[in-house]
Amino acid sequence: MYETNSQKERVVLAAVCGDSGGTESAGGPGAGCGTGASGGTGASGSLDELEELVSNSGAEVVGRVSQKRGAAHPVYYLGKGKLEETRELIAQTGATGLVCDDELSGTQYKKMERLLDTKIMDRTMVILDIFAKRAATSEGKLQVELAQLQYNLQRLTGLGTSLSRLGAGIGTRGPGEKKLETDRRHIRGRITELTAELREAAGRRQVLRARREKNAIPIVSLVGYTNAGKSTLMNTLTGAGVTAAEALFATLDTTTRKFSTQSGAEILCTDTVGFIQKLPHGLIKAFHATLEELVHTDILLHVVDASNKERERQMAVVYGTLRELKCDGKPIITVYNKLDKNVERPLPSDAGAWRQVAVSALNGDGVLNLLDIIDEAINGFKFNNRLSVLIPYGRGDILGKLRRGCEILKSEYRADGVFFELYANEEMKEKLRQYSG
Ligand SMILES: Nc1nc2c(ncn2[C@@H]2O[C@H](COP(=O)(O)OP(=O)(O)OP(=O)(O)O)[C@@H](O)[C@H]2O)c(=O)[nH]1
Ligand SMILES: [Mg+2]
Repeated sequence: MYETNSQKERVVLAAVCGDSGGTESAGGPGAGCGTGASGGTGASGSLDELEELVSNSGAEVVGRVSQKRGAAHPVYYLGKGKLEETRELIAQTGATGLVCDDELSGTQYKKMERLLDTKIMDRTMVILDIFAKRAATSEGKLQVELAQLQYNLQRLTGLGTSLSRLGAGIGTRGPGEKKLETDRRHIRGRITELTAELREAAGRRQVLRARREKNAIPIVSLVGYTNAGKSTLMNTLTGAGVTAAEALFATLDTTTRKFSTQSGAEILCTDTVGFIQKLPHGLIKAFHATLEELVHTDILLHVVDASNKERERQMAVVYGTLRELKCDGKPIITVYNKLDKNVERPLPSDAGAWRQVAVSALNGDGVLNLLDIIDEAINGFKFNNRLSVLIPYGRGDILGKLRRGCEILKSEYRADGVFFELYANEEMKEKLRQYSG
């Protein structure tokens, strides 16, 4: 929980939406933007989510404003009339700040702050704040600091007075806080340092991955919207004991554990950070090394909270993020989770999925089905990854890698090299491509 002068921050939320707008104070009549169509940009769903984000960061929401506009006002975010309403709402509720549902430009910050005379925050700042609160490992902390600095640097022109205002509360937590007063040059220098440190960490990760590849065990990664139940499913599948909590972004660091399917196939399962709509681009960049694990995955398990009324919009966000990470070409098993809760039927039909299954990660219902599907996927994976290669005798390095990294079905010494029939994972397949016949 975060406190300003031993008191919780009290904030008003503001969003721009495509449908009818409104104003409401906490507990008052709901007059916000209408519910968005699935996969759309409805501000009501988005504001509900922003409220959750703000609560996760420890502040209290005391009111909401939303405005129907084609796009945010380039200078004031909201239109002038709506800003006046907002100022009144802030006075009426005794709010200590305003949180906008989109990332603001430096100019928007400065102008809004001057006009409303309160601390101005945006969605990105809140997400970065939660990440700063959750970061546990040194790599996680470096990644968050990098994202915070990049965000601050971008905004430095507008932050002139806001910086002095950011005495405490959202946006001041984490390693980034001590840098807030420093100048651009200092921030750039620190960004260079952090980038180098993260590169080193990525190198260490690469070594770990290479060790894992030796065993050619297929890798299954859990992806999905934050709070969908990825870590809970990871625990059910592998008994890993990773943190699962009713909190946004409970997981920041990637964890990998081994488990076996019913046919006895061994599989590595990776749990990673959850996605959210409008996930700051800088954050994706900063978490690149962590998210890179997904690129080396053979099969994706897309975990969906089927009990969430926004489930289809959340699925669309996950697909968008996978595209951004260049992982959308992988086979996807869509796992509709939380079936023990009140779930609207029928379940959506996911055209992007190779298979769909419904489970409760919490009580284990449907998990045996999921294991069968994973088994089938692994067999398909083996089928698709069955290669015939001829390695010339001069390439002892490749022969070594192949013997350590592939499941060999057949080998034969021939005049021009050693011939193999084997199963290779994605990584080895790439390395062997030029030798396959
Ligand atoms: N009722 C019910 N709750 C579940 C189920 N699976 C997960 N949960 C709950 O949902 C919340 C989020 O679960 P997590 O496993 O932490 O979700 P996550 O996808 O890892 O979330 P992040 O790490 O924040 O991205 C926790 O309170 C879980 O107990 C389920 O099948 N049924
Ligand atoms: Mg998690």
